[in-house]
Amino acid sequence: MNRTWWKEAVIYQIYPRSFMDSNGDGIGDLQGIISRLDYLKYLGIDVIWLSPVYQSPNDDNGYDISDYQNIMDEFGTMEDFDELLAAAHERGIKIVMDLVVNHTSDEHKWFMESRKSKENAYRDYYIWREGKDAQTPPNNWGSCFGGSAWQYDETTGMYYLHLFSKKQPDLNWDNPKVREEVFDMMTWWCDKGIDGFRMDVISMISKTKEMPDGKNGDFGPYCVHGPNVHKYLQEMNEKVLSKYDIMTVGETSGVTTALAQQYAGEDTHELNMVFQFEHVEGDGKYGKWTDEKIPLITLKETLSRWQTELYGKAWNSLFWDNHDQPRAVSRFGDDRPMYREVSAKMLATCLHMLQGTPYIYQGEELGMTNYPFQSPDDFHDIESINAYKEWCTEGKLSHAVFWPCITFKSRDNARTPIQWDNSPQAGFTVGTPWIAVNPNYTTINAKAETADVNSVFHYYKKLIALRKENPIMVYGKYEALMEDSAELFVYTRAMDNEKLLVVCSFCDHETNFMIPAEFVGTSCLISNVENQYDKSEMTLKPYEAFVLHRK
Ligand code: TEU
Ligand code: CA
Repeated sequence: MNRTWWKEAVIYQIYPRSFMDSNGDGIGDLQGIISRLDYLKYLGIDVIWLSPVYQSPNDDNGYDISDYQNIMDEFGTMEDFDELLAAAHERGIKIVMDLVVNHTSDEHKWFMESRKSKENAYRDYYIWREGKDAQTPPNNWGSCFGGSAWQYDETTGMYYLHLFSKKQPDLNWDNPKVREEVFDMMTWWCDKGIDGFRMDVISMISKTKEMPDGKNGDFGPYCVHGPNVHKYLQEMNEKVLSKYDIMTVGETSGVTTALAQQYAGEDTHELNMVFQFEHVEGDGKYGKWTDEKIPLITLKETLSRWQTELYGKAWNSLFWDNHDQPRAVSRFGDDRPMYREVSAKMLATCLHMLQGTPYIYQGEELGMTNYPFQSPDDFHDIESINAYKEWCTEGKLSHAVFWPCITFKSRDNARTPIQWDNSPQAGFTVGTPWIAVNPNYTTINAKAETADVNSVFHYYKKLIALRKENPIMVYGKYEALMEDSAELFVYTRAMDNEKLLVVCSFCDHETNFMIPAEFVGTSCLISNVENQYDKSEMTLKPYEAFVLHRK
């Protein structure tokens, strides 16, 4: 297996709107990020993945881009960006940009031209179709954010495709001019010195020519991993990526381990790694919405399969949460005050000891929790707003049934401001934040945690440092133990004559455990509670995690 810097790196995802506000308008910005770089340096991360900072009307918080080569006014200017890049590089931190090129904003100049007439030079930059008749879209596909995936446009009497909101029209990647424009834009950013791209829904860029109705309106078979996706990624690799020492990660929802070997194979010349969702999906009761945890056995089966089937062949990302997911500790751990810290550390251990490149979503290193929503008016996210309307207002479910589900999984959970300290608005802004601060900032905040060596923050710092000292964490071969346990996640990593034993308890009570003979008396690399590991028989504390190292 090739050794590369991006396999050894730890990535930190910044959602700029909620990270740090420097000018009091309540919206995080680039100068705010610059002011917190020393915090990230202290944590020890190697790479920042910056969620979109480009010009955008913010229908989907920057994932609807109206100009790829300018910075969103609310976030600052291109000078601020250049300053951020230089300041990060000075600290040895790389910056990976979010590349959102499955779609643009409907306010992008290409789309504004495209919709003008059927003859417009930009018409074929997007996907236009005639409706079945004046009132009926071309097919039954539903958009990811609810409603039809087709929007009727009066000027030319045709429909355009939008797999996300109607303000996010899909680009037509079959048009060579579109590919050329995108590749030129990417080259422009690479020449500026950025260190890579996280590619938004990159698995959806190629659609089938025929667009039949989908089962229950599902566009998946026609738009996800479509006919030319690998061809286009290889072309992108040849024309752009291969010319720079950058890292690329493809958001590829719905990818299988077999397909991942093509997207992110050691020698397939597409992307460096996939970012796949199988371990955080499939739990929905109503669409994606649920108030239940994924059973540990299911979670382990999924994660183990990805570990085993990619070993030596392809590379994966490791994450519990991001800006589209609820907070890790609330979803996979236990956010009740007495268990929050210990379970957050357990989850961190479990993830960082797996094979793949770990991602920390901003605030996860503090053990930030889901938000206590009081009413649907608290939502800002287009997905939550539309979903509440679709499921409740339109009468499919009662509020009482749906409310616990939408609040458990709303993307807004991850989007509340970073809790920097215990001053008003958690030190995020001196103004009024665009989205409310979680009231638990008085106890959960970066100032308190950086000052306390036993905090979740310091635990993450230690895990990151251990990764630098122990290549086995990156390259060791994975093996699952105790696969039938519904309470413990236990596995080993092996490389040369070294071996790690990773033991994580996912339950809120004590459990008995037998340390395998070969690890009795070996050294403890890290643990989240005080315990003895010198005898085989032992009792694990609630949410205990430890790693033994045999050399
Ligand atoms: O998300 C793509 C994606 O797979 C989402 O539909 C995801 O399933 C959903 O957010 C979960 O509820 C990317 C971005 O990460 C997301 O923020 C954007 O809204 C979306 O693409 C459109 O650009
Ligand atoms: Ca601001």
